[in-house]
Amino acid sequence: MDERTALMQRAIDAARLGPQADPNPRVGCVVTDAAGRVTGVGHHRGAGTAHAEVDALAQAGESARGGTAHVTLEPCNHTGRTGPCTAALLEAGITRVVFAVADPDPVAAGGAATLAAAGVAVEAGVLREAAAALNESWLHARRTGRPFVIAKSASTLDGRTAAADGSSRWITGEAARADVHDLRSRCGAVVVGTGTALTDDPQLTVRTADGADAVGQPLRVVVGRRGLPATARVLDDAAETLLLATHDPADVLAALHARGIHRVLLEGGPTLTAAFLRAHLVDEVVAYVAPALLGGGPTVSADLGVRTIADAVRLDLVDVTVLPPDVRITARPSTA
Ligand code: AOF
Ligand code: ZN
Repeated sequence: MDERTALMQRAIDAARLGPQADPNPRVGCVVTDAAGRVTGVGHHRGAGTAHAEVDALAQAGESARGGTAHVTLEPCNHTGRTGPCTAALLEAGITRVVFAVADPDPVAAGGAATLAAAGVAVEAGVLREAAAALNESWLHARRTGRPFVIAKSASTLDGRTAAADGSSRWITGEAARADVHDLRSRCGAVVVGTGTALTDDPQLTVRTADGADAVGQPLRVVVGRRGLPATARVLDDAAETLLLATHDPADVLAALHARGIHRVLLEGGPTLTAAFLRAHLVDEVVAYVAPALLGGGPTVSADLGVRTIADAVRLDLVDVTVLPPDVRITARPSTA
């Protein structure tokens, strides 16, 4: 591995410490002095806090003069919640900038050109794919104008999500349930239909294994026109809740996109899941499957309008993980 790649890898590792559910991307930065020694490693901790470059430059201090910055995202060129990183890099005396991914945000873009015009040596594209993977959903939202949508289910081997009497707690075991909380913590919003909110009365918060609430809860969203009783757990004060009286998945995503949310977890029920699938607004399926059978009855998704096997919604397998005694299957709609 050459030196630029090794330093960019360190910047990527730093970026990973940032929050994935934040409206802002995860960004890391490594500053080296004129002799090539690492004197600052920084990352962005979320909207409103210092950008990665500023965080790394603060550590590096005077040693940044004549030095290099390796950044996972093109340094911003705008005054948003904080000042432009291009100005911070120039002021610190950085003479070379290596970055991985161009900033697709038209407001923040233009950093590379500004730095080059000021005489900084600029190089783009080092470890571009690995750095893009850090912010898959944020980049997806910038590109498509809507959040990345993950449809989560917990079912038996025959796809059943509840027994005939409506009971559904607990189909999957401890490990799968802990994994769901981890998945929630990486999403900006958790969405359910009113039917699920009424029947299951879920709280939809992130709880760590020891039961303590995590910092930074995802927004809870209930979709549909049926009213909820004031005692519904989803309305408690453990997190913010948004009620959307619509049945249109595109409207739901537009409302969440407007709030800066780029990663959404759909947690059922079958009507909501089917509506998103039929609208082709599901980007990933995460299915927790318990080795149990219930037979008959409703399943993960309501009618998809599929009448013959040739019309089945085909998915490409991404990952299979055993969470004893259950299995987690991750798949994405085939683009082929
Ligand atoms: C960088 N370094 O660490 C980050 C960048 O309004 P703000 O100040 O929070 O800026 C958010 C925008 O800045 C965000 O949409 C993205 O384009 C860029 N993020 N840029 O140079 C960073 N987090
Ligand atoms: Zn910046």
